[in-house]
Amino acid sequence: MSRNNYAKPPRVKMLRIADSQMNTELVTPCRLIGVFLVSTTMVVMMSLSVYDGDQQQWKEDTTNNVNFTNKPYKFDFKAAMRMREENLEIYNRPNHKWIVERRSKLSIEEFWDIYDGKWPVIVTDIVKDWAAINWTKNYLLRKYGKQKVMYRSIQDAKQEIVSGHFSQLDKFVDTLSLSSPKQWNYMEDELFLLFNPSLKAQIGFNRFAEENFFDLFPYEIRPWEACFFWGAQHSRSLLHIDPYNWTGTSAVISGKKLWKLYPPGQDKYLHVVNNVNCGFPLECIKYNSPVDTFDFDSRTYPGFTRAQYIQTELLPGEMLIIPTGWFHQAYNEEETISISGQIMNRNNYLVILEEIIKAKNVKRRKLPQQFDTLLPPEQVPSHL
Ligand SMILES: O=C(O)CCC(=O)C(=O)O
Repeated sequence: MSRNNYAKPPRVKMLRIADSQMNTELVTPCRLIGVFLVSTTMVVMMSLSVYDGDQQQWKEDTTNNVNFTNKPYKFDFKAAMRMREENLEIYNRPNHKWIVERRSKLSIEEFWDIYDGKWPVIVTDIVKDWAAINWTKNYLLRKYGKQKVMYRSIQDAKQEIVSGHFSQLDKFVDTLSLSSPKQWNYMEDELFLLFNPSLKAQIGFNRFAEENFFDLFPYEIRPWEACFFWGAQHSRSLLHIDPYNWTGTSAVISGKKLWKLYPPGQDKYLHVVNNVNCGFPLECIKYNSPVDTFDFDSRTYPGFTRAQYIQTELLPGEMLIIPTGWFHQAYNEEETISISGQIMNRNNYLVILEEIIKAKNVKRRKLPQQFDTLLPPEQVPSHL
């Protein structure tokens, strides 16, 4: 999609997360003074880009917004779902409850209107066009076998008893056949693709991630664009929400993943661990749960049985897009290679800014007073 497309408001009502409310403190540790300046500048630029736009419709939409600068932003999932329902009718789509649809030829506007920030979707016509879809074990071993990679080992199915390893890729791959439902190794390496640009170049275009406000962040604090996952059979992630509560993507190259996806508003059942930070250069709060949804003990986590979820399988060549606010856990039903990415766009950027504020990178009161008029930008400034 070209940049010009941003000038066109979507054909139907968008979820306007700026209509809700929000904010907190962004305290400024010395080492992050730059982050503070940059974040504030970014927010100002985003606001200005909205003011500068020549689309009357955006301007008309700037009424009734709550000021971002004096109270925390809270994403209104129920409003998002109401919007989804209206938009489903407009698009003449069935309102499936509790399933994840598989879609191809999905337009970006329809994605924004009925899935983004609302409901997960599997897109089937993106990953199949990537050169990465041809990655095989032999190819990766031949070219990268001697490289050091990061993986974690789980013993006795206890994700809290985890040991981290940094060893050669071929040594890690040797361990893959030893897994069992209680014991597995999982390579989750954010740097592998970064350090191997020719491999990363084989990850093709994703039209749903083209509007990417993370590009506004200085390189040093920008999240890595793609995380490489290579899991033994039975390996699984933690039940979690993604860093900064971004919209997540997971593309399966080979193997098969089973997902459990929990709509927002169920934290009371999920035993989320509090007060843990992610430790990234731009700090964020971690939202992890110790519950292993694929093997959980209802005596230890009695409330958890009340949590409602969708289960879906993800196959090679498919990409799952997980909306902001949805807890999720993936289980590799067989040895699986996948790539995770993230989206920060018009539908979730206030959620992400709020997380940046909550993690005390920036002070809320320093944000521009006109924040209450903030709407998704028509154009993202090319630099800060
Ligand atoms: O593929 C996985 O095991 C988990 C991926 C995931 O949840 C994520 O990237 O946020």
